[in-house]
Amino acid sequence: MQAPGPGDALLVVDVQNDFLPGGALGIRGGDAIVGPINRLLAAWRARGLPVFLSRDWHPDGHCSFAAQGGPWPVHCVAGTRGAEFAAPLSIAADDLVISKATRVDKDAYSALDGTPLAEALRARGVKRLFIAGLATDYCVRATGRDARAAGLDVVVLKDAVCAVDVQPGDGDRALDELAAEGCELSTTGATLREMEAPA
Ligand code: VGL
Ligand code: ZN
Repeated sequence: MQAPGPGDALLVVDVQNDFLPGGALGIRGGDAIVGPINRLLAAWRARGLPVFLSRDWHPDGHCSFAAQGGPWPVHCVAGTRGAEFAAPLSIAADDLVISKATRVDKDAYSALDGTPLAEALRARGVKRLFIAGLATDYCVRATGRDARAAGLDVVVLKDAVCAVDVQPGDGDRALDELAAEGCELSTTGATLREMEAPA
């Protein structure tokens, strides 16, 4: 991996209360990625590199909810505690927050689907996107694919993502698919070592 520097951004996908253990759509092990993500955030900020935080931000009665015939329990309703970023995540005032799946009649797993993210990345000259967060088999997967399709280089941080695994192995399959689409799979440790290595 080329050491992260100008042209690189970090996208933290959907690290929200409802996706952590105890939340409405709690992901087993989801809390274990917050530490690695906070270390990445600290390194990113120390170098003045851009940070984006996406959030699942559904209206009441969203089409993805079971009562509407969707696959999921009610989760990440805009403005609720469940939709807030997890408290241990070290957010900064100049992070860019991207709300997604905000329309009642349309679900959107990708942080690039129906959001200003692509434009914001372009405006900042981002060429390579580092992706961490939740869930590997849904929003991380869809976001990684869309980022590749948009012509970005993508690095997915395997230890800083976690899967719902509705079917066992969904998360591993998602990582395989992302790799097949040209995403680099790396780790927090390898990324931080590159950033700390003498130039
Ligand atoms: C997600 C399921 C439903 C995600 C969002 O952020 O991966 N998964 N809504
Ligand atoms: Zn959702």
